[in-house]
Amino acid sequence: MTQDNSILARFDKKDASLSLAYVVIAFLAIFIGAIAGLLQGLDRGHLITLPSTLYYEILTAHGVMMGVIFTTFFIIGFLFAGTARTVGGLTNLSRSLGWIGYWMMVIGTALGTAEILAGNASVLYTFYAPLKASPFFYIALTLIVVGSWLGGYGIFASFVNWRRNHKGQTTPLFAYMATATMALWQIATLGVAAEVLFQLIPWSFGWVPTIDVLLSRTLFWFFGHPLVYFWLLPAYACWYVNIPKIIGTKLFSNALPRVTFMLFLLLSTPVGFHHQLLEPGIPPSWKALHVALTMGVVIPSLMTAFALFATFEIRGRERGAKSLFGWFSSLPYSDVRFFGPFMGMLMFIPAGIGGIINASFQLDEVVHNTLWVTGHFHITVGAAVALTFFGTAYWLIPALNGRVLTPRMNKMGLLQVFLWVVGMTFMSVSMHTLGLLGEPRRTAFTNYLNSPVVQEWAGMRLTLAIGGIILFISAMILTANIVNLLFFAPKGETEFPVAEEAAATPESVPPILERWGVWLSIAVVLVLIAYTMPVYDQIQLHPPGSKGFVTW
Ligand code: HEM
Ligand SMILES: [Cu+2]
Repeated sequence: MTQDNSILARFDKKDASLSLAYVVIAFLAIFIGAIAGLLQGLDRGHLITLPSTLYYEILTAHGVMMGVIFTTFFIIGFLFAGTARTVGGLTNLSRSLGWIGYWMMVIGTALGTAEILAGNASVLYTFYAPLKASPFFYIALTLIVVGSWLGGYGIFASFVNWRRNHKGQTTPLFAYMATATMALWQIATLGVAAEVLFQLIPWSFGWVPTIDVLLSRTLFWFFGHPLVYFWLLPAYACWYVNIPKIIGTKLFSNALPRVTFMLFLLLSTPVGFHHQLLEPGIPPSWKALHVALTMGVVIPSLMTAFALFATFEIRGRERGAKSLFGWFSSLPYSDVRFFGPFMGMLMFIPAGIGGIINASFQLDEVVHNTLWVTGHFHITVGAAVALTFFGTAYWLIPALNGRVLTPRMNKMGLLQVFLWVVGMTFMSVSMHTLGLLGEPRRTAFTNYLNSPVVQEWAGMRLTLAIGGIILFISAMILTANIVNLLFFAPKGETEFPVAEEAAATPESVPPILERWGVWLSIAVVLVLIAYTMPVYDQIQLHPPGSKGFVTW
């Protein structure tokens, strides 16, 4: 055991408080987002009737809180913590960048939330033009994105510093993953930064009268799809690195996860048109290329599934499981640190299948813009990722603030996770079904002038609302649990679990996997191939611009 692995030598107080600061905001966002989610669910189930403008205001708040604030803050906090833990502490430069980024993001969040709640920005979390929010909403977004860049630079700084001091050695796996995730984020956010700075801000201030809607959507989805991998990769990091240690076994491989992360880095960006399959102005051949590349991302996902289940099987066999699936029953389901992420992995199986459906040209025509899509991302980010982050928080927060998760709190955690799984299943199955029947997403309750077709939806809509209620209860228990871990749990030592290699053979990682220049160059080339021509055409042949619309 190296010194890095001793529990006591784990966190510098300064590193711990930086990570903790990020994580706390994430759970505040879940709390607010869950209240909004409950109201939407009740409205869609026709149990309450919100004024329609309020519905969209709340929907915007929900999407931003859950999809942007919760995820981004948790991810940066978690990646900082894991990097600090595996490189033996952050550098001073990392910490300063982390804090400056944090405050920019906090100010951006406060400003953006204020604008949404003041009714100046009911543009939903995709802020599609030509819906026009107040300029301050877009400025708030800019602060959040630029702040997150600084967080990323902070992670790079500590990683690079470690490499400099350990020439020729294999880099720590978690720090490698954190760096890959933040590199992906830097590439992806270029699209949204261009959209916000060059299109949305000048237009919402009235400096230019119109906006090119097609171009703005293309830039948005350049960012919007990699965004989902930015959510997912930290969950994968937990599954690959933390979970084996929690269940008491070693890393399945030190090289395989690096290959998967590099494949995600390459394949997550040049695919944005799969969100624009039904949009005019993009030639079908380019859409087809993006669809093909999208299917490529299935490969690292299946590699991940293989590695995880192999890990479980190895661990089960180490404990004497004999029959083909005997190892399955020997996993520590009563440990919330395992149970949360494990339920997330299970939810990810139907989620991945749904993703392949969405990305398929013809099938997308059936589900596009229906409630199916909402059901899909609630089981991906809302379940697979969120459940992993919940399970992680139950050890991460005590590890950061020097407390322990008591057996009683573990039980509360299990209950919370269980309710989340039940609620998500109810809500998501209803959403998928309603979507197939034709119910649009992003609409407040309507029975479409008593159409007989819509009458048949009533039962499913009610099930959706029940799912929402169960989720809300889970979110409130979660909030109580987090407050407990922050302020009331007994003081003590909690481990930040990092799995060790099965055999200490640094050669087992091919050096090419550490050649960041190579991978980043390929990523850039793929982006250029996928986007140069169609974007050039969009700018050359641009449609008449649109003025802004405020529909609320
Ligand atoms: C308390 C738990 C939750 C409930 C009750 C809930 C409920 C809902 C409902 C009913 C919609 C409706 C949509 C519509 O009119 O199209 C929605 C949208 C959405 N939810 Fe959730 N949700 C929850 C948790 C989450 C989580 C954990 C995430 C992500 C981490 C998330 C992300 C989103 C996003 C991004 C939208 C889309 C907003 C849009 O279309 O602009 N939700 N949610
Ligand atoms: Cu996508």
